[in-house]
Amino acid sequence: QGAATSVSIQLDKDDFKQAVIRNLHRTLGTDENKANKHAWWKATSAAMQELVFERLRTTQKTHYLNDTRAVHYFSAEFLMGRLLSNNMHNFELFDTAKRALKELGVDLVDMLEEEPDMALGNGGLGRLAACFIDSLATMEFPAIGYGIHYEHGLFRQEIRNGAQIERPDSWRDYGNPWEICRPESIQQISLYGYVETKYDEDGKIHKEWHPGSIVTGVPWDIPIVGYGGKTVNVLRLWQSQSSEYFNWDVFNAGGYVDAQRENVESETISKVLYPNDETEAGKELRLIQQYFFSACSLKDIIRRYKRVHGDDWSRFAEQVVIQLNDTHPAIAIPELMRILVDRAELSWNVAWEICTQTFAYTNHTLLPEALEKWPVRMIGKILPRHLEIIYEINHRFMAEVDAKWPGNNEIKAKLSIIEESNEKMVRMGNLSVVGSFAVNGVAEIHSALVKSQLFPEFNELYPGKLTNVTNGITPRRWLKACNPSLSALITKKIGGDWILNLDKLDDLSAFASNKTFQNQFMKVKQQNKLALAEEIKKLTGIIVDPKAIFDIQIKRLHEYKRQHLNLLHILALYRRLLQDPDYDMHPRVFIFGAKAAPGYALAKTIIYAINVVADKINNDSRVNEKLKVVFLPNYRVSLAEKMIPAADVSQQISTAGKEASGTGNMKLALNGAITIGTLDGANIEIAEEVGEDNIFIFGLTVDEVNETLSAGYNPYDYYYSNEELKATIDWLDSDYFTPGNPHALSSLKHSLLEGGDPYLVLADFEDYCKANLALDLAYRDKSKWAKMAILNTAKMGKFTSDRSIKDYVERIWKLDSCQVK
Ligand code: 26Y
Repeated sequence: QGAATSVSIQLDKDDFKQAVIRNLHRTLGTDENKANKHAWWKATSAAMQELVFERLRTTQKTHYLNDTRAVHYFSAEFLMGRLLSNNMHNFELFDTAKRALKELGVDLVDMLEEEPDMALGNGGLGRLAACFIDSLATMEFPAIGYGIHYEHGLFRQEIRNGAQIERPDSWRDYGNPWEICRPESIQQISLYGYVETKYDEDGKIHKEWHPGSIVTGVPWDIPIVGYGGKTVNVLRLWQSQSSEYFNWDVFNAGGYVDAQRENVESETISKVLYPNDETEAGKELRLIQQYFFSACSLKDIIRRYKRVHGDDWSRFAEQVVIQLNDTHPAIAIPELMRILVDRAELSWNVAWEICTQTFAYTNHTLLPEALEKWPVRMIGKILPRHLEIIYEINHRFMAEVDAKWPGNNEIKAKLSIIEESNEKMVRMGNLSVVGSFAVNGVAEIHSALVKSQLFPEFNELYPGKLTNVTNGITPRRWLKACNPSLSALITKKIGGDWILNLDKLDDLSAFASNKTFQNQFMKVKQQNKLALAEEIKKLTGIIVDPKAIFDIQIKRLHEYKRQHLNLLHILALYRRLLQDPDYDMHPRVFIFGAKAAPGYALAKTIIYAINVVADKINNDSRVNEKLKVVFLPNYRVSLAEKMIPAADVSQQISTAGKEASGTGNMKLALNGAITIGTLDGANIEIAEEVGEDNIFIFGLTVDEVNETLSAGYNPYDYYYSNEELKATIDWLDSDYFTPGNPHALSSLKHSLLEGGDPYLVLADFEDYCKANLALDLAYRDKSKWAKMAILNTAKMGKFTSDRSIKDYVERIWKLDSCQVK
């Protein structure tokens, strides 16, 4: 495939200096003497942006002239993080910039901290989209990301008295240097209203949607620089604005105040990212968000297509493939049908053929509470014509089902896009499977479960449609940029090809037992731990020993991810140390980062529990030499970049069958952390790659989880038979950790016992403790541990997002790369 091989930008230190100064003067209207850190950051970003724009222009011209087929990645979330350092790395200008700024008296690494994270996503799904567009640009594939220009990204987390507080995130408060507004490409979209049925002279039926309101979508483009700086693709994010055609009737009737209020409402659409992941709340505004960005994006695609092909729709699916990142943009399916049937006046069958050749859908979850369903009533109110179309799609689909399973109403009820519950619902997953030509899960086990558990009948009906593409991460951000010392060491040892060909890392395997290399590798780890220790002190005041094991669990807070299993084990260690001051363990620091959805009470209780336990342990001089617990507030991409290079241990302990893939597991292993984990998601493939000697696997398998549950799982059996487990759980319900407030953590105990322990924390506790013991022993053998760590890095080649993108390109998107001169 067309991976970039050399840099396109030649710029030396003095050129760079001049560019920064020029922008300081001419873009910011300030100078070297007055500029503060923020001004330097802006001027440097502007200097980079000059280069970025030049390549963006060339890329767009090349794609236009070649009339290339392109992938359009529709995602409600793009978790981009910071862009300046990334763009410097991808142009291979980081070192040049560092030296240039140093001569100007500015420390680059320090200055980079000025940039707010672009946090337009919740977690894995949003970060995956960001890694994918990096790989697409790097491998020079014509691609565009489409999403929402949220004014406020994921909330900023503060911890007060141990509890999570949500504060608004304002990433563009003082202007964002990376986005370009494109008023020439604004779109109007419709909402509400009613559908009129008309008949022409031949008695042919025609549907006309009379919308109740119109909203304007303003596109903002974020350039996406591929590694090597040749291709610069675009992430196009839509901001909602009130339309001037908005509600004239109300306005003219003298309803000035009402019209004004409606204006505010249309601007609300892109105001804020919903902070829930994995629990669908069925909020009207979210549905409007989904339609808003899907419809704007489709119009944008069609405008571009028509510029070349006019009204000839026959080549649409040849030119356009749309990847739906989960079902969030699935409303695009009936929207395209509406455009083709009502507007372009194609026959239903021709339109449906185009549609089902255009869309592909990625599923990211099996959790029932995360599968999107919208009340029929709500869709009927907001998108009346789309509801009719969905019913028509379903009607024809039900006929197909009946042909395959004649008279089988049970299967029909299960596969129907409409759920005939008390309140009728539209199942977006079913709609997506029916309306797409390919459906993929995100890790081998997950895709197998999509086929066998979630959509088994669909798999029978459409053989070959359901498939797997294992997730990946970009090694540019997640090794080269975030861990410069390790990158330099690797490059010195095996050359720099790994950046574009991550399988090359396997060349390190030959040195895994080499004492000199082990020392070099672990010295880098030690330095990174020192740096994180300083950061921990700065952020929390807690002092940790960089010689201790740095044990890290970073991910959204969810019961299925089982941060509370980790916590119970910490309590067990604490108890052992209190009972036996000589209890033999290597000093260990448990470090957490996690945001809880604001409405997820138990998740917030778990955060609180971690913090109060941390407070107690960290201030208990009896144990404090051996055990520390740190909760780092406001976990986000830029904090991950500081934590991951310093990890010795990676906690990946979800209940088997629940974590679709995980991607943090890949980032940590790539940076030489050893995984302690269950046979779930991509852990299984990581274990296959690194081998069982280089990972700590524990716990029930997917099959055993199912057997345990169907045999009538009773957490009390474990509670009463494991003295240590009982003691730690009871401890949580005392007032030991919450003096004066004995029941502050009762809900946690309650969910694990009376609540039935739905994620089998108690069932896995004992084996988890054993695995932790094995890990502790392994760490004491320095050479053994170093070998394991090196092999983890060496065996991560499979998990580059370049490989994921190659899989999508070859098996689903069928794209050609396009070299940009
Ligand atoms: C519908 C709404 C409530 C919703 C919003 C966000 C539902 C889900 C999400 C986000 C889900 C998510 O991030 N899923 C994660 O996707 C990763 C990338 O595929 C996986 O690695 C990870 O296992 C999965 O939990």
